[in-house]
Order: sequence, then C-alpha cells, then structure tokens
Amino acid sequence: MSTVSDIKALLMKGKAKDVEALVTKALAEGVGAAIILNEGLLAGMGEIGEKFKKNEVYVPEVLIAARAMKAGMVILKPKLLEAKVKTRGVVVIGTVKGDLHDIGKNLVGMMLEGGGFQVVDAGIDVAPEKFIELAKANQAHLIGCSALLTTTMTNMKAVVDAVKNSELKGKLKVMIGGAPVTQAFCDEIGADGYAADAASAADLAKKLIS
Ligand code: B1M
Repeated sequence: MSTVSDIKALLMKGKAKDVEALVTKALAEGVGAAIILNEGLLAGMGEIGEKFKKNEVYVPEVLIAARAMKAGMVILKPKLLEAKVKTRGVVVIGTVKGDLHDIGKNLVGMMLEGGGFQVVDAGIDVAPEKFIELAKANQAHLIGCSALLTTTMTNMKAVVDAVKNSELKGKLKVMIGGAPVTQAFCDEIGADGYAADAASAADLAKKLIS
C-alpha cells in the first residue's frame, strides 16, 4: 500500500497520531499536498460519510475519524496554502438563535471540512444578523443552520428572510437541518436545501455550490 492509501485507511480507523505521522512522511517523500488531501484525507472522510448514511458506522466513529482528519490537516494546511489549493467554498455554520445544541452542528461542520469546504463556525444561539455579518466577512457561498428544538427551528426562517433582505440575496444559499427539521419545513420557509444527516449535508453543500 502507498503512504496515501495508508493515510485513508488509518483515518477511517480514527488513528489521529498515525495520520499525522503519515502525512508528514508523505510530504517528506515529495507527495503533493493536493494528492494527500484528495486521495488520503478527503477520500477517507467521504467513505466514512457513506458508511454513516448506511448505518454501517455511528456518531462516535465519525467523530474519531474527523479528529484524525483534523490532525492530518494541521500538518497539511500550510502546504495547501503554499500550493494555493482551492477549497470547494466557504460555509458559515451555526445553531440558530435560542438553541444551544451543537453536537450535530459540529458533526456537520466536520463532514463539510472533510468534503473540502472552508467552515466558519458561528457557534450556538446565533442571531440572523450574526449569520449575515460572518457570511459577508468571509465571502461565504453557503449558510448552514442547525436547530434541535421545535421552538427554535422557526428562527431558521428569520435567517432565510435576513439573507433575502440583504445584499447577499441571490449570492449565497441557505441549507438547514436538525432533528425536528424536514424537507416540507424547508420548502415552507424558502430555504435552498435540507439534509437529514451530516454526510448528506456535505453532499448537499457540493450540489448547492456547484
Ligand atoms: Co436537548 N433536547 N434540550 N439538550 N437534547 C433534545 C433535542 C430533545 C428532543 C430531548 C427530548 O425531549 N426527547 C428536546 C427537544 C424537544 C422538542 O423541541 N421537540 C430537548 C430539550 C427539550 C432541551 C431543553 C429545552 C431541556 C430543558 O432545559 N428543559 C434544553 C434546551 C436548551 C437550548 O437549546 N436552549 C436542552 C438542553 C440540552 C443539553 C444542553 C443538555 C444537551 C446539548 C449539549 C450540546 O449539544 N452541546 C442536550 C442534548 C444532548 C439533547 C439530545 C439528548 C441529543 C441531541 C444530540 O446531540 N444528538 C436530544 C434528544 C435526541 O435527539 N435524542 C435533545 C446527536 C446529534 C449527532 O444529532 O443533533 O440530530 P443531531 O444532528 C444530526 C442531524 O439532525 C443532522 O446531522 C446531525 C448528524 O447526523 N443535522 C444537520 C443537525 N444539524 C444539521 C444542519 C444541517 C444538516 C444536517 O445543515 C446545516
């Protein structure tokens, strides 16, 4: 097996220290940063995402794989910046106003990073104006809203409306998700897309941005 395919396999097992060491080794061997990213780290996270969708792995496995991905990215990021490897786009993600749940939102953020996006984490209890401010400051392509409460999911409409009433109208998309959220709710509030889980969210983001 090559170093890059070892990186993929070890990432899927969540072996953060090994991934870190192998990314360092691959760079020393002269393997390009983009190859390590696409064929090692992103390929591994992509496969974990597919397994998660099919219930072949669960939240803990995704979290440890994402941790291994982050360990590899710490080494790789400066090289990617040097090589000017482009991200797929910028996503501002947050849990909407009034809502403090962040486990699902963090998982979505990790899968988006694993999918090659630059993720700006707005945190929890995020007001519509904050989403707009961060989207403008980071020239975002997408806003991702998470909600876990039936009482706060309604605040997603405020984000959709804030985008429509701002200079960002038509320039970025809004994607929503969270346990009580449905496609019907997405249609009702006029959001651009709904994803049921973190792996589907990364797929949807690719579709919305392409
Ligand atoms: Co809360 N809580 N909670 N809670 N909590 C729920 C959501 C609840 C269903 C529990 C219950 O009653 N059975 C219930 C909501 C009921 C309702 O609204 N219908 C509830 C309640 C009522 C509350 C409080 C009001 C309780 C109280 O204080 N009386 C309170 C509210 C605080 C607030 O937010 N203002 C509260 C507080 C908390 C804790 C702080 C204790 C803690 C949160 C800790 C944290 O997040 N750091 C907590 C937890 C842990 C839960 C449960 C048990 C687990 C949620 C979770 O993390 N799931 C939850 C019950 C449950 O869901 N079984 C519950 C795992 C996570 C990976 O899944 O977040 O669904 P999830 O994310 C998924 C998908 O939904 C999707 O992808 C993720 C990964 O596949 N997804 C997206 C999520 N965001 C997405 C965004 C996307 C796309 C997909 O695009 C942008």
